[in-house]
Amino acid sequence: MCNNGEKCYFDGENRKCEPAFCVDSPYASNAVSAERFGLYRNIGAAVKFKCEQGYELKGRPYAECQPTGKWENRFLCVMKGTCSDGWSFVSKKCFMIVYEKIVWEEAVTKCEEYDGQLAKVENEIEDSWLISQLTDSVWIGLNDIENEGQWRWISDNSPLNYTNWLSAEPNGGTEENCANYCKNYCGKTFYGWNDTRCKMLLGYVCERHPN
Ligand SMILES: [Ca+2]
Ligand SMILES: [Ca+2]
Repeated sequence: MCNNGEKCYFDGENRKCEPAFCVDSPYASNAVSAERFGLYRNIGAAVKFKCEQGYELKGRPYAECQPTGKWENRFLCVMKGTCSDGWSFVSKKCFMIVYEKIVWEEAVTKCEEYDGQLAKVENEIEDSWLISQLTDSVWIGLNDIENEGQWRWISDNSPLNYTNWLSAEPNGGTEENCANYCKNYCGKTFYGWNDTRCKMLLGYVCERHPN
């Protein structure tokens, strides 16, 4: 006799068993079946899944019944709104502050290498969170390199909406075309934005989409 899920065949004179279908039901964490007509369990069958609310599907949304008679998932459901290690989730974005001192343009490149962009600070939540974390000056994605006085964010080329310039800033004219969070060397006791020479060596803050 073969076990449940197995089929019987003859190898010469010997009777043997091999898996014919998957006995168990496929299972995946934080996922539910997306099949409307029940399960196919035969070897090679694929069962479609979707992730529970608040989770995002990575991969192909299937569990496949293997020749071994076991299900194998082709996907993972990961929690939405989470950031990779080293990044912090704030206001629907992930931020990472880096205190390696580099010029503004290099900071743009570095953030891209991290699969992100030099940060666009677009509301008070992001702004005050960054200020609460800062221990030194950092570049942000704001610049008026192309047209003097027309400040834009490098990430999406959008003009300024929310701002947090320190008083009397920006003041550098064509000499200062890149923006940073500044405190001590701007003669302040709190952080705000300052325009400065793009060739200054400063830390930087990157942003990227949550996972
Ligand atoms: Ca300028
Ligand atoms: Ca300035």
